[in-house]
Amino acid sequence: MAKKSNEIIKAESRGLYGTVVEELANSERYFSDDAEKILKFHGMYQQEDRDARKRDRTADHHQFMIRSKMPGGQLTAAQYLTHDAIADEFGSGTLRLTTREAIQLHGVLKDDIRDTLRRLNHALVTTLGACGDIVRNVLACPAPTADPQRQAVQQFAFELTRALYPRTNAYHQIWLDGEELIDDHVVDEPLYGPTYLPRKFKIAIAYAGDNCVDVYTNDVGLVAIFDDQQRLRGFNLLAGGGMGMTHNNDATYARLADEIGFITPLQVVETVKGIVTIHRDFGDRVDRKHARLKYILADRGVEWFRQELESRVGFQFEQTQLMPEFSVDDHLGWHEQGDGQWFLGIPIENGRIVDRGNYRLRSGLRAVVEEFDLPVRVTAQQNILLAAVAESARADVESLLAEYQITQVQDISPVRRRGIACVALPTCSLAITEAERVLPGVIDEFEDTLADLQIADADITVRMTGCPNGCARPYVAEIALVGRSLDKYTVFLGGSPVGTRLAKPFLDLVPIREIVPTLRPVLAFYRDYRHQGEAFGDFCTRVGFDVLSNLIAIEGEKALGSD
Ligand code: SRM
Ligand code: SF4
Repeated sequence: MAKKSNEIIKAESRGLYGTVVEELANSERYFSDDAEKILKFHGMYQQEDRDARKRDRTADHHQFMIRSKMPGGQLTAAQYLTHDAIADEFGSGTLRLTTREAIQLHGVLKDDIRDTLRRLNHALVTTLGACGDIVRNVLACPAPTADPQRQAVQQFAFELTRALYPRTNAYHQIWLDGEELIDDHVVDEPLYGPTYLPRKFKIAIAYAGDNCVDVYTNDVGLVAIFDDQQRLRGFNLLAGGGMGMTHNNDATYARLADEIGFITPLQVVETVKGIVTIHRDFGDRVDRKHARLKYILADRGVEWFRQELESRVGFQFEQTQLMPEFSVDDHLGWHEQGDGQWFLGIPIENGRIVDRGNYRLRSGLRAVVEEFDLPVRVTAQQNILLAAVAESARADVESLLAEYQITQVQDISPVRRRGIACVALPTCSLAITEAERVLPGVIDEFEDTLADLQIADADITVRMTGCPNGCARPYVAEIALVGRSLDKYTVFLGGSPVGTRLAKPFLDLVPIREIVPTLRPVLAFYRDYRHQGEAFGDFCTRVGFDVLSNLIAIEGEKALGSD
């Protein structure tokens, strides 16, 4: 039987019911391809443990990844502890912080999905819309702040989430209520319509000057602008960013968002809704590789987009406001919140919260969150912020973390601090090769080489993905390692350290063991010829790839000569 297209599956799903209920009741450990597509909207992916499958091809290795939707990365202590408890009870015993400030549980079996979702929802965490062709988790700068103006900015993550939430009751009926299902239910989705969006849709909110959410890589970006008295004036509106591309397909590409104009706080919800409807109405519903909002901007132009949006919202946008230069604050270490309390940003390598030997990260975080009842925030760099620490509790928090041997920001190098890897193997079905499991070793090599070159303090952003989909936002990194084939990567260079310029492909099919040795002459050249304070990505862009390629060729010839 011919495979149904996503559009037909969505249309026939009657508001995201599909065949989930029937298939949930059968004795299989997995869902059909069609149901799997609907399940994404409910916040889960059907996966296999690819390591286990390799070891034993006869057994069934189906399992589910469940992703929570946490606007602005915010959780209460109780909500964090619920995720932690579920990880043991139904998951793989780890928590995975994501690049979109969310938490993923891996390894949940079909029979445990309902209990997992009930537990999460009981703690007031939803997974509806965490995946699927719909508005995903809304990012906002996660730094806990007591300043009401800044809190107001973060509140937009919740306001937009509420305004763009799907209306279907399929999620609640199937997973939570357990009521008898009515066959002819009518689902009205005034915003999305019966086929939802052509593709996923991502929103991020940043403060002018701090691009910790990689605002230009989102379908919609909002950059908060304050006046001289630190009152919120409004937002610069960006649209059409996205990272995903496919190797050897030039029609797909990473793209930074365009500046559309300036909007007031009262115009935010209507404007973003308007953009969602443009995506709904003009997005490509035939070719999913060409279906993101960015291709509408690229194909029809910014001017067309602005006019279409203005006609939908009924007002004209002001000119984009001048913004200070961006930097990126990862919010790690201790910071005052502004209300006498403190927050502590703890680095989590590639977002994986797990106990490994003496490094008992998961147990230690559980202990400290529980004992001090600390709200949690997840950052877009896959790290965690522990909020609302009383001045008097700081030393106790420190010593508890030390008891579990939890690494703090002062214990790691700048290159490790900046590194991000996507999940990739063993759970991601799209992974061509490794990322999360190998980046720590690659960073070890970078650390050794940088130390050897006497630039151990070089603050270089390295991001790695197991395929070109771009889940670690590699194409805005200074060095991007993008999975190309087994253990081989395309090396991109030249992204700006603050996420405002794309990196370009520099070397292809580099075996993992050769990445750092190959880049060594480029790093040495950077040490010798950089301008005062010049970032590595800026340096690579200034000197150009011809010069950098020559350096590598010369080193290669020298190595041959010495044989
Ligand atoms: Fe992603 C698909 C993991 C952020 C672009 N992403 C996937 C899937 C679900 C694989 C699949 O479709 O079967 C991965 C699940 C792996 C696993 O086992 O957990 C996956 N993406 C992730 C996470 C967990 C990476 C991480 O290590 O943190 C991030 C979850 C974010 C969240 O909480 O919602 C994640 N993905 C991103 C980002 C970064 C961002 O949004 O800021 C991007 C690039 C930005 C963008 O969307 O353009 C991204 N993921 C993709 C794409 C390519 C989309 C495209 O336009 O081409 C896919 C594949 C697809 O959609 O077909 C994908
Ligand atoms: Fe999987 Fe590719 Fe995303 Fe990595 S970048 S998580 S390999 S889809």
